[in-house]
Amino acid sequence: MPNRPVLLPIAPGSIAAALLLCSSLPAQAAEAPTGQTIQVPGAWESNAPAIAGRHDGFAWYRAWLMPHDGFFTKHERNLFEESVTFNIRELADAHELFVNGSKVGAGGKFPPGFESGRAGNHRHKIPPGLLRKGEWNEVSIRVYNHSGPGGFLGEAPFVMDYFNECVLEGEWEFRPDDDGARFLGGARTNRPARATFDRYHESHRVLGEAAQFVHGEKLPPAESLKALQPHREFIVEQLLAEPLVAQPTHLSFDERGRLWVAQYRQYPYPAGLKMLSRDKYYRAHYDKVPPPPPHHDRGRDLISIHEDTDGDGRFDRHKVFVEGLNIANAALPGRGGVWVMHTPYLLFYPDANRDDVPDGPPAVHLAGFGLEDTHSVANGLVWGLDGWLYGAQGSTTSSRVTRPGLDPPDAPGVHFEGCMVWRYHPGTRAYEIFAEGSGNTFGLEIDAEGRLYSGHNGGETRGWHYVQGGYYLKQGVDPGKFGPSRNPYTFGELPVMRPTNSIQRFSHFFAVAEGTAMPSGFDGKLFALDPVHSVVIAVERLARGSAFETRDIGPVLSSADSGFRPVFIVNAPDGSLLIADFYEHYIAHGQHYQSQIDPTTGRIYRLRGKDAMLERDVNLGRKNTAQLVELLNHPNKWHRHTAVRLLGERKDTSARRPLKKLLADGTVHAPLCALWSLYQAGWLDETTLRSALKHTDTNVRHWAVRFAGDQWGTHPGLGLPGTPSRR
Ligand SMILES: [Ca+2]
Ligand SMILES: [Ca+2]
Ligand SMILES: [Ca+2]
Repeated sequence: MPNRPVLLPIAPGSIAAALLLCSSLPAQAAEAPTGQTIQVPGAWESNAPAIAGRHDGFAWYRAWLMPHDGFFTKHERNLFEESVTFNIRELADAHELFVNGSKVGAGGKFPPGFESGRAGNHRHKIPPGLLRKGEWNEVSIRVYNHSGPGGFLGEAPFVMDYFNECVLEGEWEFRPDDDGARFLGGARTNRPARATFDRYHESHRVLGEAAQFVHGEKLPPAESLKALQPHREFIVEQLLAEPLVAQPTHLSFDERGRLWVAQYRQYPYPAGLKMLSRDKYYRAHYDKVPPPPPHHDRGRDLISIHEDTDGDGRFDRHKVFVEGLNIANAALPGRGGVWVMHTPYLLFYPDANRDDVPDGPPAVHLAGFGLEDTHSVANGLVWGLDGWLYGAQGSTTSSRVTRPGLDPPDAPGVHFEGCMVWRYHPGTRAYEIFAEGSGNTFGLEIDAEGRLYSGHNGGETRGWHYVQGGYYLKQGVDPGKFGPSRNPYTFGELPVMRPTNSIQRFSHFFAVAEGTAMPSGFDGKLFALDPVHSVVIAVERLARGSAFETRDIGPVLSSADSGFRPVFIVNAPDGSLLIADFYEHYIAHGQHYQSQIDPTTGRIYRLRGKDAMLERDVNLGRKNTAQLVELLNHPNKWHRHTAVRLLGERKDTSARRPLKKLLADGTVHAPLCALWSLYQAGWLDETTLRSALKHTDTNVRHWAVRFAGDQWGTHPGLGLPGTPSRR
């Protein structure tokens, strides 16, 4: 190792040092000749006046860092090695950072062309391979002070990986000159005499968006498309990409068949908020509850609309419905406007005249969703077949949900900590928790029978199938993270969908493919998204009692470009599946919080059968009531479920009789869709419900039970022998 630095701690001027220097080492390996030190943080004028005096211009700092062993932990795609960053704030005025003699980052610019880098968070990634395990690694900082106090004016710099941090607060070596060659050597095996740092704790330093995004490698959209490999029975098309679309986290469709995209470009740091504290799970507390739009802190999130006006299957008209949003990750049209999950609020943007311009500021329907961790905030808006709006909440947030304008100002709200599924009725304004627990749920899927599902952020399952009132994974995993169950009398938890094969971590989300443009043999299969491995996997559902097991069929879409990060999938009006690709080199939230992210990229793909025809009659907004009733047996799930929603919204009484007839003697999907429509329209009377409870279709009976409970409440004598029925 010819360029290895000094092997022994040496005193300046010692014979040993002289010998070492003469024999094999470059001059820069020497100690600072004056042996000067300075306290960090602190302005150098006041901190070390004897050394620095009233000094503007260049100076150098140096310290010695023993890396945490965790910095070298091998993991898939180097999750932990790729997470090591050196953090500098309020260093006056411009700086360059060197680790073991290699420049790893800069803040501001040195003269000529001086620019201050004092403001902002400078988070410099230390590339894997640069740090030396078990050695004292040299950290050197060249600083230019333009005027006024110089040096670290705020806090000491710190180094962190995913979980651990070391704050380099204390004595550093210091040179009030620009003779940096003397501060650029390399790691040492023996502990230097001073300026050494080796104490780590679980990371909790407050963070914020860095002045520099580190996006890693990336391909332009066309190149990335070429790297996609669909299964032989499928074709994949790129429908949208940056700059029109970036960071798509949620796709939905209005009744005209147009695509709505929530673009989560502000993630992970909310705009306008100052982090006061956080824990190792990246659960943060901020300095205030952000106000809702329109008087909000403007962020980069936006909601866009994409339309195919000429029916060629390609979006050709693009609009931005609303922009400047701040932590908005889902948008769902319906009931005369658009519902937007904008943590901490569920917003409704009215657009009664359907001109794609909000008729006014949004109504705040719900408030109090937690903002602790933006990778697990409330998300996944979807219309249930009962007419309720369903959403999820992830693992590392809590919520205390109230209904502004309805609940008293001091109402305690509905409190919950961790993963769950909630629902909200836009008409009655009822809010409730539908199912408790799961695994950082991000996205909700509803199948042809109205069952509710999500993915999971762990391995060995494709995800969750939720039943009303179900308790799922929560307690017992890590009480410090999830907290106990709310109900001490539970008989345990309902299981995940058990797999019949091993499953690697993880299936972020899936859709049940029930469109007309799927190849035969794939109808009803789960299409699971694994963003870590850049693959979409087809999965068979196996009915097991009242639950499901799964068996993987295999990949249907994979990519040689690891930037392909599928995060959302949905059945489209044309019968295909649309897939939202976050497009990131790094896909772990810990890295995103370190600003290793590219908020300017994202793509949307269409996956369909190679020989499939796309459905073109997708504007249900033009259908009359009789036509909507006919659609209840359409082979495309989107048509059926959208028709149910529209019948429920319109409440055109001419539909009542045909719906009751379909419930009684319809075939295939029609009885169930008729039951849903009747319930949503408010026409499910007791006589109709009683007959539905005896229907030959299991799913009709199941939903009749649910509706009976939702409409009339749980029977006081339910399950008790000899208790007479209530009329
Ligand atoms: Ca078109
Ligand atoms: Ca409007
Ligand atoms: Ca991206």
